[in-house]
Amino acid sequence: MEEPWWKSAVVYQIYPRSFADSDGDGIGDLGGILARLDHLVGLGVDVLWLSPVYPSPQDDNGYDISDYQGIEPMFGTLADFDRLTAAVHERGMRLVMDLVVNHTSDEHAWFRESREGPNSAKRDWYWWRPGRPERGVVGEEAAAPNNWGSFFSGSAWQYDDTSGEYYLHLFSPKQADLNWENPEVRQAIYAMMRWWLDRGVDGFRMDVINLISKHPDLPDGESTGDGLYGDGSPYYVCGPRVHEYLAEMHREVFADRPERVLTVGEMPGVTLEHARLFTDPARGEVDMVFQFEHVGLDFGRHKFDVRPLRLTALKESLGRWQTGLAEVGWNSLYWNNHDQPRVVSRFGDDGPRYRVRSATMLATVLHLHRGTPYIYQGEELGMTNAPFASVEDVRDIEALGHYRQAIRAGEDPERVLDGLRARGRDNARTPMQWDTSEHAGFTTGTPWLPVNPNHTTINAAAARADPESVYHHYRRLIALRHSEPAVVHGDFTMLLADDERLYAFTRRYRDTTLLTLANFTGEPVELPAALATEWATAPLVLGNAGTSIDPATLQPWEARVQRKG
Ligand code: TEU
Repeated sequence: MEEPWWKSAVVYQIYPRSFADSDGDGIGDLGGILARLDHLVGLGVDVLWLSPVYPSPQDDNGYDISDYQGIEPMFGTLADFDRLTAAVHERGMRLVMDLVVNHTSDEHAWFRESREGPNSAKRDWYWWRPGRPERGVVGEEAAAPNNWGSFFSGSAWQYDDTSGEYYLHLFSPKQADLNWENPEVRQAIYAMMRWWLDRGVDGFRMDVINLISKHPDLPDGESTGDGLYGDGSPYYVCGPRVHEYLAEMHREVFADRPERVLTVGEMPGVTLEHARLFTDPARGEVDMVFQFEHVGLDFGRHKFDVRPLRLTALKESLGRWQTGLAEVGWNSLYWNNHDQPRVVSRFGDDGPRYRVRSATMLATVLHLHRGTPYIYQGEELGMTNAPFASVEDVRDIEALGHYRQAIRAGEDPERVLDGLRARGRDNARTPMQWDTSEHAGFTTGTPWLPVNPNHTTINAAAARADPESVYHHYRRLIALRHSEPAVVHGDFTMLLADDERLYAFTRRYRDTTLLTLANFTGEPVELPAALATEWATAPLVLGNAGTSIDPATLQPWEARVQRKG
């Protein structure tokens, strides 16, 4: 049976607000993406994933949708969208949309109708519940229907004066959770998805899709460390009917489609066991998932409590997912997206001496794993975290929610701000750095979020002009995936699992074996003698430290791929 196209594809994620602005309003748009398509063609990527561009009050930058079948005016029109889709297809690429159906905006017509009152025909399209007067004053958090906390801090329930009841929102109060128990809700969503596919879209990245099934009793969760709220996740992460819903969606939306579309489910808290079920082609749910284990290994009490990464922990996690989805299912591979800090600042060295070397090392390690790689805009330039002088510079609802809650709990503002500087999502959202001009060529207006001042040295124009740049290294990695079957299909074997400095593994396919070696430190590291001898004469397929390699030692942040057979 022919392997699905997305197994040898590389996906590029665009965050439209920050990619390219064509009308000078300081916010990126579809016209800007169209104007910059050649950058992506040059890179060699196969698929573009657009973060949400639907009408939205932008409470969570578009992940709060008020109309699923339109385009937010600040991004353009449906005609602009059709032009972009056609241009992407003309260039041999595909276009994947972001599907945000765990929740809608509270300004969506469905929610407006649902909020009208208990007799509304759409009341059961969301999770409405009465308060618990025995717990506190109805209308206040204490009397909320249960003690679940929101992902964005605070209670997961919002009181509504109109009916005197609360509605559930796992994210912000302006993101009301849909009730997937209701078949009308599911059918409305499937119809919307078919509408976009009929318009030429080639697939969906599905936002927090493993949270759509809640335990119908909505029980209280275990009290969390801060004692403020309970952890409801056991009752909504991979809930009781989630596999049933995704199988139904597949039957109703994808199964009879002539062309094979791409589906990737973003799944916070998903386990390997569940991922095998979700991505088993025989079960017809999704093609792959975004799991979060490897982007949570440097968390303390929470994501803003920064701890050092242990390389052995990273290898243990990624290695287990490689092995766990070797026979059934498929992995997605990512370091970055619009919710994660820049990987070169997080796991590499973003200083002038080793930024390029460590960024290309991290890229090599990720892209030689088995699975579909995702590149987040700016990653191919080695863009870094941004300088946030004060909390006034922060825009992200998650970060601001955490800051307020931490300050209320008496934490030191500067320490909390340090956590935001290291982990805040705004780090990923500073405008794309196209050139050295005032706003890095992103806009002729005033950018909604300041451009990183290091755009004077880190930008696409400079990267394209420098054959040793991060940009050209990504081009070579993508070309290798398109030309070397072992990169796509090869069996994965981790080596040196206990080494805290070296990341090493092989990929074996028919007569070909590829060895990937990487130094995760700023110091030279000697290779174990046996490994060095075994691979001493194997030709270098790709490296980031020049073409002449020392068979016995890896330079600081060096990565190399060698081949046998
Ligand atoms: O993210 C889900 C999610 O788990 C992240 O918000 C997570 O809490 C954190 O930011 C990452 O450590 C998705 C979207 O990617 C995100 O942008 C949205 O804010 C969120 O869902 C709600 O739609």
